Amino acid sequence: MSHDTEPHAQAEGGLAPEPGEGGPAPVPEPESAAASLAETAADIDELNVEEPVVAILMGSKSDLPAMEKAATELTERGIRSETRVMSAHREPDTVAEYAKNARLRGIKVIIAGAGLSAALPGVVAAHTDLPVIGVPLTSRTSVAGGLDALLSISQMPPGVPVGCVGVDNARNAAVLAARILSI
Ligand code: RP5
Repeated sequence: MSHDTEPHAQAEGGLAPEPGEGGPAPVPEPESAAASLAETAADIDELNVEEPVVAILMGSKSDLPAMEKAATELTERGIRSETRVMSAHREPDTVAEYAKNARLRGIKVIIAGAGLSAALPGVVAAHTDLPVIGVPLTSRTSVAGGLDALLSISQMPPGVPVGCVGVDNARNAAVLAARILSI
């Protein structure tokens, strides 16, 4: 067992003077350090002020009439969102890239709506650990009034969860996003 018995080179209670300097480095006054921290925090808040915190994704432009209800609900609650159309089947790379970067961009919850086989919410959840809320949608060729999309979105494998709201109920997805954000 070894013990540190050597005398410490650094003077007790302060920094050792730099070679060539006459004394200890000046310590910033606590008040000016606090003011500078507050200024930095304010700068960061200012930078983030317009950034969206909820993403609203959908597989096709034809989903917009149903999905815009989520955007309306979020806006009414003062929650910033962005809306994007990207298909898990037609643009798989775009979806993967978007989902991977979402957290870094400040997104906190992702709402994803799709019809038919409705892979979009699940694919997004595969590429991010942000909460994903799926909205099963009806479309021209839906089976059983949207049951196809409902099962695709809700029947995720263990470990890759997607929250699922009712068919065409994008408004509820927005309300749930607000609750996840506790706003
Ligand atoms: C899904 O297929 C979309 O989410 C949409 O609900 C459905 C039909 O898409 P479009 O053929 O109208 O583009 O991928």
